[in-house]
Amino acid sequence: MSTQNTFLKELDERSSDNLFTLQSHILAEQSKHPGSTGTFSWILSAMSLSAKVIASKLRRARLDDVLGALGTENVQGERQQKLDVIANETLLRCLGRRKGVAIVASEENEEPILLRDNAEAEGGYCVLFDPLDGSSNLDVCGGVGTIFSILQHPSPAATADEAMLQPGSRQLAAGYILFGSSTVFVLTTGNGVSMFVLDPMIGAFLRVEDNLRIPTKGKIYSLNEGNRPTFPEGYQRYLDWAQHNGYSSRYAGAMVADVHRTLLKGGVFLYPPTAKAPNGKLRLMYEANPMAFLVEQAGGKAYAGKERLLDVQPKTLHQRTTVILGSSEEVDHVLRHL
Ligand code: P6P
Repeated sequence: MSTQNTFLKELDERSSDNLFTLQSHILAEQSKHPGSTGTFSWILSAMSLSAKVIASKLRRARLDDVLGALGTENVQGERQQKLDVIANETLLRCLGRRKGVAIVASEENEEPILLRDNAEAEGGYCVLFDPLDGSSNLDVCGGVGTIFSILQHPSPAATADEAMLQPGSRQLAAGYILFGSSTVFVLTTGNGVSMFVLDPMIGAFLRVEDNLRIPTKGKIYSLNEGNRPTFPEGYQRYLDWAQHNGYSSRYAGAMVADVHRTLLKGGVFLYPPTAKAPNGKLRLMYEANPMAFLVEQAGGKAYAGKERLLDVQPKTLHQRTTVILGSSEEVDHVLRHL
């Protein structure tokens, strides 16, 4: 090893400060793609900036009196929280300034937002996101999160729908930011899963895991048991089996919090069909697909009923889906009962 490397290695060993930031990670990933223009990296850094801004607003929400509902509904017919709109606008403003972003789509907006015409979008990207998932948890200081998915804009000739409605297997990157007891950024660009924690003292996300792996099993199931009476029989049989085999139930009511726990502790997260949501409640494009990409990259499995989630061919931007995702052995236990 060269003298310089030995010198640096000794420095790193002596110091407890973690200096490997999300920005360093993004640039290190970019360097693996010779000839890349840095556009993709810019988009990821826009997500990082948005996350820091949203985190700062969430931490002061009650003090700044921005908690609570706006009195309006989003495209899903759900009551919008003030912070839903604030988070959405933060993401649109940060992403809008990145020239590589051709189209953005948000849970909060009926139609995709075309930021650049197709010619300018050449080699551009589509970014889809749920700006503040689980926002009904805000008033009670529960976990909430931002979920995002990045697709390649297929070609200048593509319509907005053709550009957006790609199966999850075509995602170039996906991630979430969990605003919980700390602010955690979890990301995959197709080479495994990395996890970063925001150090508010320096305003940087620091890498704490590179190549995060989900446990192959874990006796935890996570779903809203209040809907149990209307679950299809297979899910009922699975719950009977799990409860007779010593499983614990954990449910935060916010997908990002439940998926993050599942990634770290193992287990299975489910949103089965219900009478109220016969096709499931969660959105395919900007909730289920990014989470499925992350879970598979961490060694887990993700299904919509008996179909692999990343193979589902989307038909509409805001379509809903059922979800079974988590540890490979735990997903198999569910599928076995369907
Ligand atoms: P339920 C939050 O509203 C959300 O979209 C997801 O974050 C969460 O997993 C799910 O809905 C909770 O739905 O019907 O259990 O309240």
